[in-house]
Amino acid sequence: MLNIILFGPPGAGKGTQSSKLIEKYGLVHLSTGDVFRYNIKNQTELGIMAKSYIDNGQLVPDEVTNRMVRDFIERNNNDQGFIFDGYPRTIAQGENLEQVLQDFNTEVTSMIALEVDEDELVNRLLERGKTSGRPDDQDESIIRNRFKVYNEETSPLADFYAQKGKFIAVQGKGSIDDIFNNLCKAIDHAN
Ligand code: B4P
Repeated sequence: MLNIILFGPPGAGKGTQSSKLIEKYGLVHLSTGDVFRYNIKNQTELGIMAKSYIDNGQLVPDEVTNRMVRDFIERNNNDQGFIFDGYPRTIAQGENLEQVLQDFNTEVTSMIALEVDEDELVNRLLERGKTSGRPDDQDESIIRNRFKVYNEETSPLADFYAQKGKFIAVQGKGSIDDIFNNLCKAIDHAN
């Protein structure tokens, strides 16, 4: 079983690369951002609550996100494994994922980080904001706030997995196909 965490700041290309990776490796894709956006679109209780955080570039509270992830893994348990895209984003989420996977007799294979500089990321997100309809991609101050949250709350997870010998960094700037090939090499090497 292959359980890959695709890691990196907002706009690093996690969603873009995940869709290619699930096809190649037959993995189940969990994008917590996509699950929240689906719930926002359908105006569920979860969506209404999550929207107030997401629109301001804040993280949805751990307790809510962790419960949602456990439920997703329970419903999508499979023999191939998962790609976690945008999860975990805090140490508490990392600890939750360890526990949930242990409950299913499996574990994280690797955390692979896409490394891209901040100016390139801001440009990508503003560009996406022109067509995506995502309010969190349309305002540079909200985008900058997402980086601040990333640097303070999410980036410590790199050490969390490095200490377990499971952290791999991959250059996230360049063509989508070149980055994909480098990700595949990292995954094949780790597996
Ligand atoms: P996410 O949906 O995870 O969104 P993201 O970090 O903005 O984007 P991603 O890295 O997937 O970028 P993409 O491939 O699309 O999160 C949204 C929000 O949901 C969070 O801010 C938070 O509020 C909430 N949330 C999600 N998970 C949570 C959690 N675990 N806990 C709490 N809250 C949570 O790429 C971006 C753009 O770049 C695209 O337009 C793409 O076309 C372009 N691009 C990609 N690769 C490129 C390349 N190589 N070159 C040029 N452009 C490229």
